[in-house]
Amino acid sequence: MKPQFKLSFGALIVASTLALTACNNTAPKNKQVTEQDAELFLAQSEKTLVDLSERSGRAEWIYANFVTEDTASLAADVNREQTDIIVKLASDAAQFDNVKLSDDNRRKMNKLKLNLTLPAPQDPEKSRKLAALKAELDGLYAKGAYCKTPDECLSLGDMTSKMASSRNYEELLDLWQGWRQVSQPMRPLYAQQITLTNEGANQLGYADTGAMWRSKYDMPADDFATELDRIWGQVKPLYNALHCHVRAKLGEKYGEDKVPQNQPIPAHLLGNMWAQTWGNIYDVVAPENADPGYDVTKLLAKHNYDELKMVQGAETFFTSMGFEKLPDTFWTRSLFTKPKDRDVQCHASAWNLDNKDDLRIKMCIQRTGEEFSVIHHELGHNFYQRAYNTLPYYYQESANDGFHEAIGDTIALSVTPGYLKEIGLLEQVPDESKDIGLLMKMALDKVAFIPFSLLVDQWRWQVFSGEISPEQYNQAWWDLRKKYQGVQAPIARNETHFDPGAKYHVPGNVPYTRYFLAHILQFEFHRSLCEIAGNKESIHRCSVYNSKEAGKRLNTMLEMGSSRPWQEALESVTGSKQMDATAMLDYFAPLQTYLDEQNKDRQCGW
Ligand code: X8Z
Ligand code: ZN
Repeated sequence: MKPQFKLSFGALIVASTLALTACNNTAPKNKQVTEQDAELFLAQSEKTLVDLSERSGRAEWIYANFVTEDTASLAADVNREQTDIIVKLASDAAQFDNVKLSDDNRRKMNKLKLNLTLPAPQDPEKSRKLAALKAELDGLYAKGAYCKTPDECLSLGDMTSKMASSRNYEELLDLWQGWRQVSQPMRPLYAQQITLTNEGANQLGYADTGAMWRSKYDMPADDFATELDRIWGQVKPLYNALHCHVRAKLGEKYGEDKVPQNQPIPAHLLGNMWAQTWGNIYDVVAPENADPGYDVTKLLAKHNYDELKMVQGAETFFTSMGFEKLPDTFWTRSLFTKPKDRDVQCHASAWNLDNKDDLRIKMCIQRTGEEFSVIHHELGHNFYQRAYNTLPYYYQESANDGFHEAIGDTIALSVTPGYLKEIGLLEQVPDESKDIGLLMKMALDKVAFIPFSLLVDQWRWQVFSGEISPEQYNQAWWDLRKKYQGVQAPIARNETHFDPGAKYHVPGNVPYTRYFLAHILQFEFHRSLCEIAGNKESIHRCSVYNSKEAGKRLNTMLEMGSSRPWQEALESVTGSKQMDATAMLDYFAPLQTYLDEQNKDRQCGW
């Protein structure tokens, strides 16, 4: 999702809008400001923001779809202007800090103050520099390729496929280090970006940009950080058991000299460029006698699913639950395949260009089961965006950012063997004796991801606060990779490298805690929606396909946008105001038993 692209404007309007904003929105000196002034300020600001958001979205869309020096420059211009206005509005909002406001007005005021993910200093030169750095970092990632010779280049997509299927230690190592050459030049740019944005956050009253990010969760920022630790504590025993088993199997496959059984796992052997999801090495760890005997990638190929058909298939799931079909423009304006003749930002994203129904996705789809899930993920964003499109602009967001990331994944949890049979992809549903295999595959993706999704922002928060200095960027990254995930770099790294930058969200400045939350939330949503749908099977066999009741309850939450604290949105589906990993643990309970049995004579940990 691209929430940061929602608010923007075009170059010509800027000067007058800024002037208008400054004159109209600031109460006259010596006059006591009132709630009425605040309402006027909110209404005028909203108008400005709505006007501007469409143009910003278009500039960003064009940049991401045609990555060149010129589109970078245009996107940076729009971005700077957009940021400057929001910074001005956010700082003007402070005049109402001590005015008694209705809960609704106070909430809108806070949304305005916290809107930016990359606040800029109130100095035109610095703000211009920050916008240029952002566009340059985005561009370095989008154009990234690993070229062994000038005519032999691999894109990230090429490397992703090879990492998923290769079981050759040396080949994997080559790909792993090759992609990390792309991020080395980002390092000095990233350090400059941090300094500048911290100055911006500071001027808005936050200790640093990380503190600002943590303030977006309807609870004190420190409590939020504690809450994350609590939830991670719930999942850790399951993760440790999975880690132990996977390391043992990798040891059998590659030899214990290459995968020492008392050390973190080498990061290139887990089937994914960042070792963030491990489902692609299912074949290495598959439980004996419990293999479900099918593979979604192969089923898609067998039934001639091309990229378009994959997206249509995902849309059908949503419509089966009662959601309206996507608009025709979605199909004509989206990008589904990687163009051959130009650079595009291939990292998947979902967009709403007009804050109504100009919905689109942009994705270089590969014909795999993994990408089929990502399509559901992206459509979840689009259905959410459309559900809240009648709310005041301030509330046209998810309950918190984790909710946005959770919706499509929740639906994808319903892509069960039973569902695949129902839509004609699978002939026969494997019997229950194969469930451990299915759960293993799911855990390799969902459980393995949890510590990764936590550590990315643990690193960034410390970078923002200065606890990690630019001289320690890479070492600190690997310390956290070891601490949380129990993985290690397969070859020596040093401070000329910038391995965090090899992950899209770091140069892209997209907060990552949202995915941690989403992975906890999706199991909670799945459990509740299955109950609402009247499911009688085990939770991992439940699909809410065709359930209008589940769709209705889900839609009620989506329609709330961010108008109420996320705790209330959560309660509206699950009945509880607290996030909790129990739903995930219950889902994987049979697997935990299996893993404990497998691990009983093993020395776990790292
Ligand atoms: O970035 C994404 C989505 C777009 S919001 C494709 N995801 C994270 C990632 O790829 O690292 C989805 C799960 C985690
Ligand atoms: Zn997403």
